[in-house]
Amino acid sequence: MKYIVTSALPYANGKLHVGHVAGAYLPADIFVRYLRLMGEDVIYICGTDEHGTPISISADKEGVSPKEVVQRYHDSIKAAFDGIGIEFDNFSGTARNEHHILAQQFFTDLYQNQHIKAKSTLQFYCEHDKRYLPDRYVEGTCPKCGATGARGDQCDKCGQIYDTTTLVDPLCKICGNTPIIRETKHWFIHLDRFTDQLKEWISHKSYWKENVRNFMLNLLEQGLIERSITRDLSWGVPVPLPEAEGKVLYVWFDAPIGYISSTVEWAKQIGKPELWKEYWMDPQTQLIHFIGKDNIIFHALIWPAMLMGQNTRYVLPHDIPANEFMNLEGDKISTSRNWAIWVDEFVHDFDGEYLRYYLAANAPEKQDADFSFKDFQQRINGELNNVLGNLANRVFAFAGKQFDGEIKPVALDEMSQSYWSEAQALLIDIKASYQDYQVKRNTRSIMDIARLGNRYFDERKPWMAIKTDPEHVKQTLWLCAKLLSEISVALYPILPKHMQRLRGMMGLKPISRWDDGILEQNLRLVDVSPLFRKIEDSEIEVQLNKLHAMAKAPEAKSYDPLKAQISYDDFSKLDLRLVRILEAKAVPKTDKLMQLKVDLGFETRDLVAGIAQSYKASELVGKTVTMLVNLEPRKIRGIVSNGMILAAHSEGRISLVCPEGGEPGSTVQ
Ligand code: B3M
Ligand code: ZN
Repeated sequence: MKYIVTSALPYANGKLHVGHVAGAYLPADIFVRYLRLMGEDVIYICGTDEHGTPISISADKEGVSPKEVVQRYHDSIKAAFDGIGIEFDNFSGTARNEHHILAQQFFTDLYQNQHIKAKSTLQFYCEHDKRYLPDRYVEGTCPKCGATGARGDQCDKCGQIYDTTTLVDPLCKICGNTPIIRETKHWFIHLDRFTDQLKEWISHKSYWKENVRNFMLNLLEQGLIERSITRDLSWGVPVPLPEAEGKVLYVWFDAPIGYISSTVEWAKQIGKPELWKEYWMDPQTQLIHFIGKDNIIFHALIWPAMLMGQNTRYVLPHDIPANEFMNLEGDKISTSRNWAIWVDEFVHDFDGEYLRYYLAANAPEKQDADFSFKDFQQRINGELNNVLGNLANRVFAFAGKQFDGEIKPVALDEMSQSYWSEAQALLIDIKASYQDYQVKRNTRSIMDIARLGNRYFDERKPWMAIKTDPEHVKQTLWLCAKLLSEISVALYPILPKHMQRLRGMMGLKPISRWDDGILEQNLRLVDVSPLFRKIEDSEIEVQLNKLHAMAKAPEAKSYDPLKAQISYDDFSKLDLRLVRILEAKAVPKTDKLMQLKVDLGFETRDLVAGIAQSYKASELVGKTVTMLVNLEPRKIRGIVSNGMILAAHSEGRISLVCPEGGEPGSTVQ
């Protein structure tokens, strides 16, 4: 059987963070490595998602071309994957020509089969920027759940997608103005035409994860509608119709096609340009999409419908293991707030496989998980070092000292046999769990085998037995070696590099099959050294400080610093009064100053105030305001100003302090 395993195509619009890795990449890489150990024929396909409004918004902001943004992040994301051993067979990008051609073919097939129809629709349009505002070019309040900061096409909070014009309180992302609604023509895929086919298809997916299956059944229950698949933008795949000048395919229409175009590119690169067809066009192929939960609707509904509407018979997704989210130190990861752990920085400070282990042990499989640095340290020190590293260490050290690094196969006594069968049961479970994407469960079971090894070693007390019963000790070492060999294979999908090193120390050939775990031959240990290193408290402190220092406070607003304290006496020197404005006129040749005549009840005064940008003369007359009346007179533009009226200053706007009641001349204290 053939497998195509894919991970969601990351947007080429930002660096890779641990949340991405935990959701769609590490689980897939582990699954692929497991399948390869089982001798399966599998290709692992990915690439960057290079269209969509976030990319053109970034490019506009930076004043560079979208191509430049895409290239930069493609390279950065690829390097981050390399740093943590995520190994794709091909990592392509959707801005490439081959992809454009295939995406247009997808559109054309659907169009000719009448699954796509044009319709004139309403769209937000910014009169200031003179352009339509598709998707993320507008932000507002979600019409479904009421969350703010919702995008034009989808709410990050509730995950719902909706018709752009239903967004509440929309604002243009470019200039901040409120857009108007204008008519434009767009093309829609009529999903309702696929309802029966989709229902039939999903009825065979009882093995899907519950979150994905229920989500889909719910949508099908609600009834499918048409969805717009074109946008008024210049960056993207041009719509292949003469009347669609200036329009491109919606990013979510072209992105999943990237799974195929990346496979086409792969086949070409390995010199077998037709080979991709043997995967994508064989109905027996298992196509498996690893994604985060926010991408379910596109992979489980729209994408299969797109595939069903093609003239080419492509295989449909076999499974869509969607993971939940990874939070960070108790808070949602946010790239805009810089509340994230960036993979490139992390692997600079720690071994990339430590991240793999932690994200596997703490995988957000059934519910959201939390990345905490203390917990990370605890897992690496308490499990990798103290359990597995310790087992390898003590066994190797003892064999080195007593038997010159040699461990030989010997028959096992009853006690050793019973430990061995306990380990066997765990191994069977581990195999089944890999098949079932249960990586978290597997890290636990593998550590359980290592714990069992330590318990056995303690119980056998080889350091004492060596004096009286060397045969007993040989058995102890032999069983421990067998356990370590099994562990090396079982943990290989999660920690490939370290497990190959462990094999190397045992003098075994590198792992390539699951059965390589079965140990039968003599061992001669070579270059033994500690498998893992401990993480110090100080290292964790550095990370936490960095995280908090780099995070941006939400909506930081700046306030004037407080002035030095004054005495009650100082305050009582101020003579504050209510005054009524009798006359007001702008001071000629200035744009800020206003000349006022005010009534203090017992006398009138003239003064100059810097309020002309916030008030018109006509608005001021008749207003009662607050004034400091015993301030020394000052000449401003030739006019003697006899006092100062009080006003609040905030972000360039001036607001006079007006009492709710009170007569001119009343004191203010
Ligand atoms: N780029 C969204 C994401 O990175 C999107 C996935 C596309 S998969 C075809 O979450
Ligand atoms: Zn605008």
